[in-house]
Amino acid sequence: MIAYKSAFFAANNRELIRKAKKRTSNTEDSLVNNMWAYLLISAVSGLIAFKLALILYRRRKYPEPHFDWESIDLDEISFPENFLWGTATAAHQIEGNLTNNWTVHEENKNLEKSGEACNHWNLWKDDFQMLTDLGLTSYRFSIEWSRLEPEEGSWNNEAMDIYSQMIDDLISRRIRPTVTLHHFSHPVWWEEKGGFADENNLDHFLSYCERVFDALSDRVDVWCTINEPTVFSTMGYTLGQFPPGKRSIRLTLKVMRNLMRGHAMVYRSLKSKRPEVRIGIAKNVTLFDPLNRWSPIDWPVSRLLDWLWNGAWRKGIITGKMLFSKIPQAKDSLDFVGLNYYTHFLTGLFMPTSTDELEFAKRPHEIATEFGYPMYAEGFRRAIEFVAPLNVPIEITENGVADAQDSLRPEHLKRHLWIISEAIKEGYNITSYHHWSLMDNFEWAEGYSMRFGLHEVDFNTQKRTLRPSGELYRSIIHNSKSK
Ligand code: IFM
Repeated sequence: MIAYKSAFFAANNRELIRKAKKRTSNTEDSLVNNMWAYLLISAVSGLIAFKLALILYRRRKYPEPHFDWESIDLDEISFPENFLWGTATAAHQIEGNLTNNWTVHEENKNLEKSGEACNHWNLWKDDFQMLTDLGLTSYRFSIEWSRLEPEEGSWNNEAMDIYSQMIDDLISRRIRPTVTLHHFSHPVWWEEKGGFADENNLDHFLSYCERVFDALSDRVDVWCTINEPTVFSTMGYTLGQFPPGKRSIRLTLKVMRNLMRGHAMVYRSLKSKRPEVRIGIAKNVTLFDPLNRWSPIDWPVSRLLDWLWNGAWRKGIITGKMLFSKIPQAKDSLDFVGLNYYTHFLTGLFMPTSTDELEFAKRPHEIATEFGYPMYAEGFRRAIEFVAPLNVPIEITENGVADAQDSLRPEHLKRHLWIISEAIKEGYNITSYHHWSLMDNFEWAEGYSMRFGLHEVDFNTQKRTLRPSGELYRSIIHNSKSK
């Protein structure tokens, strides 16, 4: 009996201990589970708090101002006496009958052909009269490398002579020639060697630039090495809409670095020949703003694009380091910065990978231009502020709008000139304004559909007609000169 009882108690004890152990282990499990839940909740709330703080920080650091334009008197503008008034063009867009990387691309991609363009090569004297009629004091245009060196090493002196005559003619009109050495187009043979995608090709580019410089720099004081390096690299190597129509991020970055190297090489060489000339670059500063200013996705996208498009380039000039490469000769390689400003892009999760997919978002109150992107004159001031740390004078080398009916251009012109006038009043060293463009011309992948001209061009007859915005620009120049 006693043995039976003690066996019973022992069994009972074991059961109690087992239950107690189970209870302890359940409590431990739930403690561990609670701890994980706690950690998870803390991590998630920490992340949310961090993201929110980052958004708040970015909203403050990168404001996107919008003005009430109705309340601004756009006639309240003034410019310094020596401010230069200009227009800008590019060889491939106006000269006509060229054979270069672009004509090959037009053919390959079955695009509208540039063909005769504005036949400017034959009509340049009449076109220069239009500059005089507008009262301009500067004219920015580009030299077509493929005309001068159609085959590797064989030079066309007659073509150089025409450019030389153009320079003389401008000077006789008291218009400053502002020469761009590379504006998107170059010879086919150079493209076939890889163009800017191969660093070894930069020597060819340098010899072309030196040759032009040797022929014209006794009369040309202001030079732009390259037009819109970032547009050239992204349109040609990421979106594939410009020649050579490639789509590779690796190549895009390579081309961006080589454009910087090419610019720096040319800058150093030309400056060593004539230290007194002023050499710059025409940089398109496009702003990238998040579509939704509270979105944790739209913000990093916009910051990344801004860095690739603008920041990396400016860092290259300031420090001689660009996109993980050292380009020491690029450091301080500007006597002025040419600023091309058109718009801001609103960026979101959906990023187009080709221009066919490009749907330009705009704020509800913003006016869409014919190109689709919004008119955002407020951004012009931001673009000026962006280039100011380069600490060199700012020349506005391009600004304008596609507008066949000329219904938007007058307002566009007035708003952008008002921005410049205000910036100058506040101390920014802006020395010129070049409107894009003197006349309608070949708008690259868009063909002749986008009309940027102060003069309308009838491409059947080559007749040029001054648009009302051209008259407005003329009277603004006139008033500014007579103040
Ligand atoms: O036509 C172009 C020009 O060649 C480079 N900057 C922008 C202009 C308008 O799109």
